[in-house]
Amino acid sequence: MDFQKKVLIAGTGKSGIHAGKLLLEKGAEVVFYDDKKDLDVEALLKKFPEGSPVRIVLGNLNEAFLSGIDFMVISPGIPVDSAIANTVRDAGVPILSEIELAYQAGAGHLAAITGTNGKTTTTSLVGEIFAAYTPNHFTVGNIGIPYTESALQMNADSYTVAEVSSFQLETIVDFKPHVSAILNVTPDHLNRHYTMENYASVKLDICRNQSPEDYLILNYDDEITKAMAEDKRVQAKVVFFSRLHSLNEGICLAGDTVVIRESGKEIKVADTKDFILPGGHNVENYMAGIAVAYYMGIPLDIITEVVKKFKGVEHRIEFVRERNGVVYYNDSKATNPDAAVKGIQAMSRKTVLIGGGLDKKVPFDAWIDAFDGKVKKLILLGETAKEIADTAAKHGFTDVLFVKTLEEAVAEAAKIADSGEAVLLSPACASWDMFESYEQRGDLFKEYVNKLGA
Ligand code: UMA
Repeated sequence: MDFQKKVLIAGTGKSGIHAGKLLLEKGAEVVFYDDKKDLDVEALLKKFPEGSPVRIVLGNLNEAFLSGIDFMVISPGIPVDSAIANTVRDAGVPILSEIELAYQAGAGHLAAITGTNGKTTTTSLVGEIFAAYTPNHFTVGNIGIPYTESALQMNADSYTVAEVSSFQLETIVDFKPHVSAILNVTPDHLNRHYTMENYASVKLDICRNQSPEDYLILNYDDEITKAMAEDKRVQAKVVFFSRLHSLNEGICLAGDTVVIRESGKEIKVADTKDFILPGGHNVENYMAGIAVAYYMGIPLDIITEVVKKFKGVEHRIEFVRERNGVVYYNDSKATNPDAAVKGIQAMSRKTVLIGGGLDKKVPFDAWIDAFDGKVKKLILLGETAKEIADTAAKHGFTDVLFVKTLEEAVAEAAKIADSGEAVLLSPACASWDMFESYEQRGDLFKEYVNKLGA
């Protein structure tokens, strides 16, 4: 790819900034665009070496700015049908996703993982396996480290695992992982993709450029991902993993042991009793991670060793503290109902549950059904508070308390929970109505919980 171009970058978050740094290093001229009119232009410019060919346009991009632009790199948070994307497309300017730019600039062995839930955990596991195999490894993408931040450090021997979201996949062109995985597809981001069909189809695009020597890892227990194996776009070798079924070919359980079955052979990988992370959903994440690492060619003894040590990720059913016999968990990463189902299912005590957030137009019924008599009080905040309460009432659950802030939610939860019970922040919603990110929401939750006193 010829990088010495004039490039428009939409979005000045971490993806945009690192895409800009990469492009400048490659000799491009960069124009940034962001919808937010009140951004601090000076502070943004300071992120780049003095004298860099960078311009910043805020709020309104008219067609005059597009003159001479060769292509646009779009940040994942900007919808492909937004005003900026439409204007650029109408002007005939190609649009690339930030991961496409990174793929073009990067090198080496690439694995990519998507799915509605479990992708951060699975990506972290694969990242730790790669780290145990070679110092030349990178863990990038939706996990919070833009792929463009690391791409120029990669070489032919690098091992990279990328967590990729549906937002990032919408504008790929040649992106081609050697091993890709789709963990599951459940309702999420329907405010952006509108239908489940669209959402699933974008996820399947992860394998769009793969060829028969590549691998696509799919969850056999999820009807949507199971059916993907039959899709015409799939050229890679499909490998299923299953927690619930015994497979002749693929990754499954033989008793408590995770095994890989291929061409009549059975390879034992690890015992589920050695897994540190709890819950059936995590067994699936372990299986998917094992499959990705195995088909990337990592030796089995390294995989087994890392799998036994893997402790999981922050903000995912993360233990915060115990206070007066009450345990507090931060599951801020549960940004959709299915993830929150896993959160409440992992609780073995009566639980004061804190939820609500940005409205992604997804139904909450399955989450309420998963309460299973365990929820003592549901504390709600954010844009979706009323809708969740209405859904809960429909399912006969009315122990609801509305609050305005997360701090108030923690204070109320501490009053309501008795010794032997749990407090769980598991919002079932994205954070952007009140917070910058789920990480900020989780960090604040932990701060308020730790401030509660002895
Ligand atoms: N912006 C616009 N117009 C819009 C939307 C945003 O101009 O319509 C601007 C904002 O004003 C802001 C910038 O774009 O200045 C933000 O860009 P961004 O939303 O793409 O955020 P980044 O900071 O670049 O972070 C992104 C991912 N964010 C989203 O997909 C929303 C991060 O995933 C990812 O970690 C990061 O790139 C590095 O790859 C977060 C996420 O929530 C964790 N992802 C979703 C999820 O997991 O469910 C998909």
